[in-house]
Amino acid sequence: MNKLFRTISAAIGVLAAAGLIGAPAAAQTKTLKVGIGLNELSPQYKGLQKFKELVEAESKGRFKVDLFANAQLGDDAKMMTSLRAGTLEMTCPSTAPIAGLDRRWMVFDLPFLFPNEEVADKVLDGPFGQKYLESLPAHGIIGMAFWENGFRQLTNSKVAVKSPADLKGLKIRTMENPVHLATFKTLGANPTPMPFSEIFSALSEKTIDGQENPSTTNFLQKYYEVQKFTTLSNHFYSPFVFMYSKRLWDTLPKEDQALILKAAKEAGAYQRKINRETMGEAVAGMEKAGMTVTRLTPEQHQAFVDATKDIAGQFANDMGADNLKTIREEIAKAAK
Ligand code: KDG
Repeated sequence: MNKLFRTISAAIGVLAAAGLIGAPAAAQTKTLKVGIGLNELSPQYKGLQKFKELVEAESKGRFKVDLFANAQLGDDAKMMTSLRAGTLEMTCPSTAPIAGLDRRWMVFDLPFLFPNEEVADKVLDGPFGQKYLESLPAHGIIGMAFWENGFRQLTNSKVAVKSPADLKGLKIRTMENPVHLATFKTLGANPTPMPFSEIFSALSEKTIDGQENPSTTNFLQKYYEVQKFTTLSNHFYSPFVFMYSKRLWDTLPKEDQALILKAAKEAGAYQRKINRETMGEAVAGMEKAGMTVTRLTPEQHQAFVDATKDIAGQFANDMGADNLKTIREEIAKAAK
């Protein structure tokens, strides 16, 4: 009898270890994974911690959210491919790499598009931005909410950039986006597209002279260790899109989709707030670390605007001329 009992117990152990039996399905905890490129100190990661807190609390432990920073799960493009394949639940890239899926998204990467964050929020959270989020399921992605990467600033190891002429010949890493490449080419630089995770080593090995990211990223990635100069150019405004794999989203009950979406939006408002609060500290931190910070005069800033005014026209067909016209109208309305 003992032998039979031991055999049955062993069999149960094996089945339980394989997850084939055990707690009733309803009580099992489901793990949701999120990957980003920035590090654990970033406002983006802190926004994800808020998201994790909300989802785990609202689901009463039915969901567990695991966060992966520093491009542990790949760079933006790779993680978007994982979402489309249904092997990763969530990521939160800049809009720039989305142009690889749908060139209409390049509209958000135009130089000097948004005058400030308040206007950006209104347009992105309004009908125009929502229309773009609704275009993503066709690519296997659920666009849950816009978060904020922020206004992008230039860093380099060669010169205090005060005018487009100062950029001549500088090898500048850009995101993998045709508008970013064309903008820096027009400014006289030598743009080099590269995944985010390769920037620091490329700067350190001097295979590139500079790069451009929001000041919080530039500080938290410690670019001041390998860059001497930063210019507060605000040349692009980068939104993030917090997104979910459609393949995996479609397996969720409607009430869980609503729970996750609500948390994504709530955490997004928090992330935008802390992102803006940290920009000033980041600039001060880079200055304290010995970087030369160039604050452009209105005339110097206007020279960059004038030098890049034709970029939009070059990409109007790709983005859709009507989309370009509409976003400009929405910006004018929001700026009133
Ligand atoms: O976590 C976001 C990063 O992966 C990336 O989007 C940051 O702006 C960025 C860049 O320059 O690649």
